[in-house]
Amino acid sequence: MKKRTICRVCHQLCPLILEEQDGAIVKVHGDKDNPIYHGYSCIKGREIAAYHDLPARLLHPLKRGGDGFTEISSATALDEIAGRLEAIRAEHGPRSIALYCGTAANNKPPSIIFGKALLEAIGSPMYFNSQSIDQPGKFIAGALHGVWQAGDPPLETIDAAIMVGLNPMISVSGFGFNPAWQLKQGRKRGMALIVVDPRKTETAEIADLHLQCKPGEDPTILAGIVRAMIEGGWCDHAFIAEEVSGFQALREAVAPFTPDYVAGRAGIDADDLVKAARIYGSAKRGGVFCGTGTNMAPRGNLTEYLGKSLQTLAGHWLRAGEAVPNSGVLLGRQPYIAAASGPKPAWDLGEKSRMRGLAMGAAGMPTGTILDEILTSGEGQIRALFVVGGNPMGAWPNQNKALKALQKLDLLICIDPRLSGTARLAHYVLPPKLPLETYATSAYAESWGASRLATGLNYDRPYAMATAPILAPPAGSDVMEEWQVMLGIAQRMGRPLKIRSMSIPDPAKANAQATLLGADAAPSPTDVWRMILKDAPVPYDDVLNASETECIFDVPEQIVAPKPAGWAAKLDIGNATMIEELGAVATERSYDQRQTRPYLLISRRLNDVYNSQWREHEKLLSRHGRHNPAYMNPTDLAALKIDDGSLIEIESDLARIAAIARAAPDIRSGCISIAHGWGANPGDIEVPEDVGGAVNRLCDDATHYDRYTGMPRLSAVPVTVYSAEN
Ligand SMILES: Nc1nc2c(c(=O)[nH]1)N[C@H]1C(S)=C(S)[C@@H](COP(=O)(O)OP(=O)(O)OC[C@H]3O[C@@H](n4cnc5c(=O)[nH]c(N)nc54)[C@H](O)[C@@H]3O)O[C@H]1N2
Ligand SMILES: Nc1nc2c(c(=O)[nH]1)N[C@H]1C(S)=C(S)[C@@H](COP(=O)(O)OP(=O)(O)OC[C@H]3O[C@@H](n4cnc5c(=O)[nH]c(N)nc54)[C@H](O)[C@@H]3O)O[C@H]1N2
Ligand code: SF4
Ligand SMILES: [Mo]
Repeated sequence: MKKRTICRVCHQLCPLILEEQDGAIVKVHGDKDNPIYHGYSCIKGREIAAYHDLPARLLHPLKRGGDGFTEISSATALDEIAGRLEAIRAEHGPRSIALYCGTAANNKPPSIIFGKALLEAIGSPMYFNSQSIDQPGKFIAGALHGVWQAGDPPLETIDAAIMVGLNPMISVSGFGFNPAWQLKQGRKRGMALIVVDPRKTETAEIADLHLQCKPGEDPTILAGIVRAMIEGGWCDHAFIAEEVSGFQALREAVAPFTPDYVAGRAGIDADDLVKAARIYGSAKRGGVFCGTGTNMAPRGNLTEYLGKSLQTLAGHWLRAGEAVPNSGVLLGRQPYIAAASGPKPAWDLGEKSRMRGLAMGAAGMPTGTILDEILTSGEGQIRALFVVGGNPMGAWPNQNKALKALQKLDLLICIDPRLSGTARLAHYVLPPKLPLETYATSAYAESWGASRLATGLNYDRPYAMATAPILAPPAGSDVMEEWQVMLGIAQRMGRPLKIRSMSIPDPAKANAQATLLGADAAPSPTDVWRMILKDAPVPYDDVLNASETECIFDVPEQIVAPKPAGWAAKLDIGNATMIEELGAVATERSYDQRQTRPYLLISRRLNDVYNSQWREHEKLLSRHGRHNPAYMNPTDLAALKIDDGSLIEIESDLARIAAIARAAPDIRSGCISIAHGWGANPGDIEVPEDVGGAVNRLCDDATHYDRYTGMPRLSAVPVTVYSAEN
C-alpha cells in the first residue's frame, strides 16, 4: 500500500510516497507525478522512516539534576517549567524570557506560531530565529529596494540566472523545489547560468560561466556587473524611466568598478565579468539568486541589494496583463499589481537590543547579539531561553562563548528529538513527535512565494498539500508536538494564547480574527491547522481531503493589474546607505589584502547531513566519513606539506580547532571550505575523525558583524592552517 506524506526534514517540504507492507514501511521515494517536485527526494527524505527509530531518539522528557538527566513525565515537566517561568518573569520582567526557533521549527508552522504566542502572552519581545544568521540581507534588500507587487517571473520562463554564493544542486535551496530539474529544463530551453563562487560547486559544474572569485568580493563583482550592464546598454530603460528611482546615484557609485579593477580585486577574468553582464542584461527574463555564502561574508545586505538592482535594471519582473502563476491556495495574497510598493525602513523597527546599537529589523531580532544578551547583566538580561528545533551550540557563532552563555541561564528548555550539543546543557529536554507522527501542510513553503522576497521561492502553480500522520509514536513514549508544549505551559501560567492565521496577509485583519485559547482549550491537531489557516483561499479541510489525489487547486485565475493612475512609489536602486557602502567598498583595499592570515575559511553544505542534524544516522554518517572534511586546493596542501586525509589545525583570531584535510581541486587556492554544525561542545572529548571540527568556535559574534542585522561573519573568515602531524 502507498501513502503520501510531506517530508519536513528541511524547508523544501518534498512530497514523499511511503510504500507499506505488513504494516512496515519498506520503501520511501519522491512522487514522480508531482507537478512541482517532479519526483525529487534526497537521501535524508528517503531515510525518514528510519529517522523515527534511531537509537539516539529521545522518547521521554529529561530533567537535569545532580550529575545528569532523569526521565520525568511531560505533565510534570510542563508544571515545573511553567512555575519557573512565572517566577523568572516576576523577578526579572518579561524580557528576561526568550525564544529561539531553528530550522526544524520553521518546517512545522504551529511550533513557531504557538511559540511566539506564548512569548506574547508572557509579554516578551525576545523572539529570535535562524533567519538573522542565515540570509538576513534578503530582508534588508527587499525593504530598501521595495517589492515589485506583480511578483517574479516563474523560474520556468527565465533565460538567464546569476547565482551568488548559492549551491542548489546540494542545498536544494533558493532555485525552485527541484533545482536539478529546473536547471535541466533551463538548459533545454537555452537558459544561461552564471555562478559566482570561490568553489567550482556541483552547480558551477553545469554553468555556462563560473566566476571563481575570491571570497568577500561579491559587492565588487555585482557592482562591476551593474556598471558593465549600464555601459553596454543592456538595461530596460523604459522600465527604469517609469518604475525606478535612484538610477543616477547607482550609476555614479558603480563608476569605479571597471572590469579591470573588479577582475584584479576579485581574482576573476575581466572579459568574463562583461560577458556575465551582457548575458544577463540582454536576457528577456532573468533572476539573481543570492545564497548563504554571500550573506555570511561581509556586506551581505549590499550584495543582495545589488542583486535586486540588477534584476530591476534589466526589468526582469512580471508585467501588467500577465497571468499570476499562483494566486494562493493555503495563504491569501496581497493584490498583484504592476507597481512598486516603495521602499520601507529596514532597521530600528522595534525592540532594541542592549548590544552594539542593534535592534529588531526586517530580518528579525539579531541572533548575533543573543550571547551578550544572556551574559551581560542589567535590566532585561535574558535568564530563560526556549530552543525549538535549533541547535545553538552548532549554529551560533563563538561556540566557546555560547557554552558560557547557555550555562549561565537560569532556565534552558530544548524541544529536540535528540541530545544535541545544546540539549546536553538544558535544564529540560522535551522530545517532540516526529514528522510521520503529525499532520502537515505545504503552507510554510507557500509562505516564501507569498512574501515576494526573492525569485525562485514560489510555487509557480496553485499547489498545496495537507497530510495526516502515518505512524504512531513509539509505544510507551511520552512525546508532544511543539505547539502542545507551548499551550500546556501557557495554560499552567494562566495566560491565554492568541493564535493568528498565517493565511490572512493583512496583520490587522489577522489580529481581529485571531483565536484565543484559554485554560480549557483542548484543540486537536487538525483544529490547530484550521486555526492557523483560517480564511485560506482553499479551506484546509478541502486540501486535506484531496491529498491522496490532488495537489493543484482550482483558484480563480488572476491577471497582474496595471499600475493605478497617480501611483508614485518606485523601486529604489539608489538607497543612500547602500550607495554609501558602495563608496566604502570602492575606497578600501581588496578583502584578502586587508586580512592578516593567509587563508579564508568559506561556508558550505554537505549532502547527507543538515546543519548539525543526521549525525546520529549511522548509514548517512558513514557515507560521509563521519566528519566534516576541511576541503583545500591540492596546491595549497602541497605548499603546507599537508597530506590528503591528515590532521590539521585551523586557527582564527578567536580560537583553534582540529579537522581533517581533504584535497579538492574544486576549491579556489587560498580558501578552506568546511561545513558548520560539527565537532563537540568545548571541553568534551573531540576526536576529529569521529566528530569533525566545530567551525563556529572560529567565528566571532561581536567583532565582525553587520551593523544593521548583527549578522556575524561566518564566511570569508581569515584563518591560518597548520599541519598537526609534523
Ligand atoms: N544537504 C544539505 N542541504 C541543506 C543544508 C545542509 O546542511 N545540508 N542546510 C540548509 C540551510 S539551513 C540553508 S540556509 C540552505 C543554504 O543553501 P545555500 O545558500 O545554497 O548554501 P551552500 O550549499 O552552503 O552554498 C553556499 C555557497 O557559497 C559559497 N561561498 C562561501 N563564501 C562565499 C563568498 O564570499 N562569496 C561567494 N560568492 N560565495 C561564497 C560556498 O562555496 C558555497 O558553494 O541549505 C539548506 N540545505
Ligand atoms: N559557521 C556557520 N554557521 C552557520 C551557518 C553556516 O553556514 N556557517 N549556517 C547558518 C544557518 S543558514 C542556519 S539555518 C543555522 C542553523 O541553525 P539551527 O536551526 O539552530 O541548527 P540545526 O543544526 O539545523 O538544529 C536543528 C535542531 O532541530 C532538531 N530537530 C529535528 N527535527 C525536529 C523536530 O521535528 N522538532 C524539533 N523541535 N526539533 C527537531 C535537531 O535535532 C537539531 O538539534 O546555522 C547557521 N550557522
Ligand atoms: S530536500 Fe530532502 S530533506 Fe528536504 S524536504 Fe526534500 S526530501 Fe526532505
Ligand atoms: Mo539556513
